[in-house]
Amino acid sequence: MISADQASSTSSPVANPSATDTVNRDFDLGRYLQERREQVESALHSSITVVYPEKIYEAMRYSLLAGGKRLRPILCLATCELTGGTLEMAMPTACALEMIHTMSLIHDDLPAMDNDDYRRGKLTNHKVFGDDIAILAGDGLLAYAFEYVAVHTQGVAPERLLKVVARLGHAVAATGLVGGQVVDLDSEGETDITLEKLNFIHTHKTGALLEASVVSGAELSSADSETLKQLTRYARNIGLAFQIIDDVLDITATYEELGKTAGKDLQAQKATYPSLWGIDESRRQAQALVQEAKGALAEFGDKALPLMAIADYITARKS
Ligand code: GRG
Repeated sequence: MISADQASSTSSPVANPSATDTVNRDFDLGRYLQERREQVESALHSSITVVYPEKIYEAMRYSLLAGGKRLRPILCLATCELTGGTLEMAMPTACALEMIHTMSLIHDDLPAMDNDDYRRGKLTNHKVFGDDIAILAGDGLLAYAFEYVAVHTQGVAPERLLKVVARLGHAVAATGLVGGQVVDLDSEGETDITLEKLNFIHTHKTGALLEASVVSGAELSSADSETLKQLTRYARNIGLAFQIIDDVLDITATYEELGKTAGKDLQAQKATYPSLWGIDESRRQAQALVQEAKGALAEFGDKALPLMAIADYITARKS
């Protein structure tokens, strides 16, 4: 594979393990994630009020507040802080990222897409509210995400905010999630899928929003172009590692761990990284990408401890 910078490459791994493994020793990631999750949960809870027509607001809140790791908002908050910004500056974008992610899960679970009954340990949106309302709940969350960033962001120069809004749009559009999903749907049942195509699917379907999460946080503050470049490198590597582990967990984890039906990829005859490489090699490739990601943070020193630890968490996670 696989350098995330050249995810279309089909050659051998190029990830470059660096001397950053030891940096995480004194950082309490569990506590950090718990604290940030609570802040994000609280902001998300107050982001949507139920008014008439109640049904749609309830459907939007049902999925948005159903839990989940909140990885995308946490990444955005972490890079904003890393680059000299504040949590307050980044929280509306962090919430918008979670709204976009949640809408993509709602649509992904629909019968016309992956047809899933469970998500985040609960019945999927369409199982509770029906396909029609689930589609509209996704649409509602997507549109509201952009309104939310534009209306609620404070203390950020307008030209920076505009860049962030454009970045979010790019990550969602045919250039990102939508494009990845189209190729994914087209590839179902394709037994001889190339690594290049698999990488296309996942750098778009999964990687684009993770990259936007990392880079938008830095864009909101005063990050210079070199900093954005290194953070983009970090993001692309963790994005691909995240998906490889997602594929592995679909095989190795249980419903209780995942909060959704396990083994779906095999059932849908989807080509995955483990189907190309096997489970052990997939884990090894993900680990190499994480090392490469951590290497991109070298210049930030201890300030990057949260991002370093999050990179490790991506391969260590059980859900
Ligand atoms: C974006 C307009 C628009 C439409 C959606 C359905 C679709 C197009 C794209 C699919 C995107 C998708 C569901 C990608 C999978 C990404 C992924 C690995 C999700 C799991 O993320 P986690 O593990 O989930 O972070 P939690 O529940 O923890 O948030």
